[in-house]
Amino acid sequence: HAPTPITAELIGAPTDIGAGARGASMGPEALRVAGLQPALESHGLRVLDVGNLSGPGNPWLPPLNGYRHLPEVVAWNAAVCDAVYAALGRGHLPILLGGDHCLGVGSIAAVARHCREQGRPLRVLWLDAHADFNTSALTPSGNVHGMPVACLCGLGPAELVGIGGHTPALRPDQVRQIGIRSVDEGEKRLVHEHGLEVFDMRFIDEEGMRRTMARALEGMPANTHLHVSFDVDFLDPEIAPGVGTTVPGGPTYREAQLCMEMIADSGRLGSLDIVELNPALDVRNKTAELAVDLVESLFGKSTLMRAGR
Ligand code: 6HN
Ligand code: MN
Ligand code: MN
Ligand code: MN
Repeated sequence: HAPTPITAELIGAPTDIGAGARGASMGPEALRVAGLQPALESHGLRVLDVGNLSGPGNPWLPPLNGYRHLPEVVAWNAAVCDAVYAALGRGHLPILLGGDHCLGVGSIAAVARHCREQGRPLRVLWLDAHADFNTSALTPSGNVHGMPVACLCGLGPAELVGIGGHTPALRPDQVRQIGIRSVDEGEKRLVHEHGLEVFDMRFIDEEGMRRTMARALEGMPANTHLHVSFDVDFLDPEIAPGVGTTVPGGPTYREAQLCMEMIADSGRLGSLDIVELNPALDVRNKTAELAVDLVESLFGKSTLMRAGR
């Protein structure tokens, strides 16, 4: 019989509330202009663009008690959490169009809640130049986009940490970080303390992307829900200048393609964030086009059937 087509649900969250530079709020529209919907459709997916969520504007204030814009960050994440949870309830595959990476809290808290209710194991791949494991005491900036992994693991303000209804949303052993090359001093200690599995650029240099991804994807039972949180600054800034926090020495075009293709081959992809794209810093939308190209590879042939069928 014919495979059940996946319905991807595009959810725009036009905000830069957790970032250190303005502009990621234009990310959702840049991804649409770069042709995300037709690109996914060309790979056999049904695509439902539900438009943009709304939330508070960016007041651009200094940190208060170690956080910038915490109430606004919570409001955006609550909206994201509700939208992602609803999409999963409809049997759709949510694709969050950020927006900055603070939104990973709401998105992944929703996924974790869904998986808990369905009794499915969850694994999170965090593709990023940064570990995003800061706390209010450790952060050099106060920007909440540097804190989402810590928040998801229960380290952070109660109103953010509990946003999906269960604290913590994640255990560190559910997370694999890939492409990491910029971690703050205190953050580094915390990453070790909590035993996060980090495949940093040194690891990718030594072992290659193939072995890195084989390791990051190993040990997933058939009904595992795989969530990919794709921070566009994961990519080398030579190919992806349109982000607010560039770090040199990231994956090349071919390495990034292989990373995405191996995720597709796992057949487990269940939800996705595309975050930190900043059109104000881009060159003729080329970073958005690259992100679309890579996301297409994430939806290779093997994911045209629902995992487990
Ligand atoms: N991102 N570690 C730095 C900070 O301010 O906490 C940078 C964080 C970047 C976060 O790119 O999602
Ligand atoms: Mn990030
Ligand atoms: Mn980053
Ligand atoms: Mn393609």
